[in-house]
Formats: sequence, C-alpha cells, structure tokens
Amino acid sequence: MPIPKISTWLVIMIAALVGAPATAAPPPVYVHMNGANMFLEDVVAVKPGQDVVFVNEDTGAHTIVGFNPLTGKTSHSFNGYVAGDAPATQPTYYKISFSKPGIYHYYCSVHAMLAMEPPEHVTVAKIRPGVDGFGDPMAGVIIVTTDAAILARNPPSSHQKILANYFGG
Ligand SMILES: [Cu+2]
Repeated sequence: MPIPKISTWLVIMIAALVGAPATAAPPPVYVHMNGANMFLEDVVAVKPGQDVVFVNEDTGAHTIVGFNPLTGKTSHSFNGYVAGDAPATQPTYYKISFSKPGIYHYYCSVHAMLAMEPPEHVTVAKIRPGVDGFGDPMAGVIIVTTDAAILARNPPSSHQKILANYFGG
C-alpha cells in the first residue's frame, strides 16, 4: 500500500474538521417576569434539549410549576422558584429543558391557581383571587418541537436575556 503524500493527509484532515457535527447548543429562549404578575412570553417554542430560561425582573417572587391539564397533576421535575430580589432588583433565573417533543403547561402558584374547567374537565390556570395583573392568569406553555416554522414564531423579546426598563414593583 503506497504511503499517501502529505497533501493528501491534509485534505483528509480538513475534510474531517469541516464535516464534524455541530456541537454548539442553540441559545436559550427567555421568558420574562415583570411587575404585572404575568409571563411576558407566555407561549414559546424550543427544540428538544434547548434551554428555556425564566428571568424574574420583578421585585416579587414567582414560581414556575408544570402541570398536566388532563390529570391536574403538578410536576416535581418542572418546578422552579425565582426570588424577587428587592430592593436590589437583580434578575433571578430558572432554567429547564425537555428531551421529548410535547406541550408543557406551567403556572405561577403564587399568582394563579389550578381549577377544573367544566364541562370539558380539563385543568386550567386561573387568576388567584386578590392578585393584581392584566386580567390573564399567570401561566404559560412551552412547545417542544423540531418544526422550524413553529420555532421561528417566538416573540423577539424571547431572544434577549434581560429586557431593559422591565423592572416592576
Ligand atoms: Cu407569580
């Protein structure tokens, strides 16, 4: 077997480098909380394994608790707490990712509550009585998908880690 020339080896090595699979993870998708007791981007889509990072820019604490609308059961693994860091108002974070495609519902147990909705008998998040806000319960959905068309629809603010001028009270 003839020994390949150096130039041949170089071509093989460069081809191997160029053909190496991309290992860079996609950037996270961000969901922000401010003073309105809501998740600003309440529907976002990510790929399996891609991080969703909840950013609490509020001065009050929130929780992020996954639930199954069909059973009403809450999740132990999708269960976060983000302190409201008043008076310093430094953002606090909770990060989650999902390996399987699906639709993952969550709510803030401080500012919303789960209730069965007749006659459909599904569990939904509702406004917790006495909580201030814009009228919607503090809840959201994460869509885990490989569908590029759905992934492209995330709101622009979901690409920014920290939103300026969104510190609430
Ligand atoms: Cu909350």
